[in-house]
Amino acid sequence: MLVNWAIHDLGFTDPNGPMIYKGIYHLFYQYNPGSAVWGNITWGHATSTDLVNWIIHPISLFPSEPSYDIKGCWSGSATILQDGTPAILYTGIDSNNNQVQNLAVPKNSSDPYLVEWIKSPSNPIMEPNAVNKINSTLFRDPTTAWLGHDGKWRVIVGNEREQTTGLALLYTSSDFIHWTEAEHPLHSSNETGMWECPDFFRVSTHKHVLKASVFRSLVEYYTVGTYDRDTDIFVPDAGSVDNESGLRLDYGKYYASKSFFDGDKNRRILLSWINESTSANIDIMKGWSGLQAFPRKIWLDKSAKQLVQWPVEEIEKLRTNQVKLPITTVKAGSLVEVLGVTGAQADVEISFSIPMLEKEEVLESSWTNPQEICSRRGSSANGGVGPFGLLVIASSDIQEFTAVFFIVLKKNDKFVVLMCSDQKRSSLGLDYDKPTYGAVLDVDPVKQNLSLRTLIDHSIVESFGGGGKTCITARVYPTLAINDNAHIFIFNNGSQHVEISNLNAWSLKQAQIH
Ligand code: DQQ
Repeated sequence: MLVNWAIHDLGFTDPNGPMIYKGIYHLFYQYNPGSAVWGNITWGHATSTDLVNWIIHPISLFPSEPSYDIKGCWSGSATILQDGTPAILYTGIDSNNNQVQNLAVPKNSSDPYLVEWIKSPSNPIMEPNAVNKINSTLFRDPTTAWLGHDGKWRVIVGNEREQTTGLALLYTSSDFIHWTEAEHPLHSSNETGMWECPDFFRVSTHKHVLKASVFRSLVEYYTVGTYDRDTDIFVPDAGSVDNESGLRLDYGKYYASKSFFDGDKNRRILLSWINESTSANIDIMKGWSGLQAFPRKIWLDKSAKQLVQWPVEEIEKLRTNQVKLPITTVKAGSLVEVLGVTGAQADVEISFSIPMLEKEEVLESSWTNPQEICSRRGSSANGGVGPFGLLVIASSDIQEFTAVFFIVLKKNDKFVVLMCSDQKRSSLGLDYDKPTYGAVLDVDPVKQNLSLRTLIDHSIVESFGGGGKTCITARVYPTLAINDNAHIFIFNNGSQHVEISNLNAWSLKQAQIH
């Protein structure tokens, strides 16, 4: 347990009910207290004053009631009510395996740690029945609620209809206890199937974001659009794709994310589960599974077309032993080690400029999937402009490494920048999934430098390209590049030189988890 947190002896998945209350950050999470695999789901609970160091509290919600949650307390969200007190809406699994929505409130709202929670005697407060014909196995994960102009609360719940349609079912209530299903969902997409853990929030005066975690692919996507408060309908903007090939919060391992508004610092914060790339047997052997990603600040890009994310500033408290590099040319085919930081736990910010774009390759029209291009090309293949970037969690002999890099290609007189995270060589171990991830980075390499920030935490590599326009998280299992044997290199396998215009790297200290 180092900077990101895993708690030993448990199966640890979705973040639930994040909020700030009386100056304390709260994070609940899907938690199996009995085993390192999913099951027997309760709500674990942790608090923090800085989103970096955490105190673990007793379990907040555990299965107890046959009529609404005896088979599991699944995901949900927190809402701060008009009187300033918080309430939790969560999915319960009843004794017949139906998914229903429940309410819980703090036993003592003057306790800033909110250690004890009471389930409402009115539970379940939303349930599938013969009238609404909601499929009782596909009805879960209520969001944070919001107030409409009419003074009524609104909340959305994930659902699927006819196998291919994902929906955000809308419910309204005057008292937070009695909820009525609206005549139409807030939004639906007929090409995704079940939406888990939806998230819906305002990002500017006129724009909202709707995020869905798509169960069939374990991929999250979001659309930017307009929410009509009178009709309660969300309409994605033209060009904001409404399925998994649309925009993603993260193009790597990142699922069941959830955001909350931090009124104390006037920012929206995003939390997410990083799942394992191993089998259940391995998770049981190692005794834990699942991690929370670094909390990220999230906001709308000035283009108003996509979100931007950046690790919360508090993470910088963990920085130590700063290393800087003067402007340096990384010649074609070269490899430069970043010395002086702990390669297993580090924060690296690097920015590349390309003195003259002349050797770029043409993006063939058949190449439409960035992830496939990154995978096919990899970091070792000699290219034109790129691949160049970082090799992290690398063994000294470069037998093991995770490559985070850019490739610049040309399409119809325009440059396309791909950001890739390639795990193919991340481990000599045979039992791990070693995927390659990739996405387009919306930066013009003629006008702007290509910047990359990578947070390294032993087995997690979280990368932010272009100041956080494209984010990729990877989970790796090195066998050689462990602790002091983990190194960081800068590489350029393109045929054109690139320049490092800026490099700052730090070792990261341990976060405190009590
Ligand atoms: N995990 C929860 C569900 C949710 C899923 C169960 C997403 O509520 O849909 O542990 O990972």
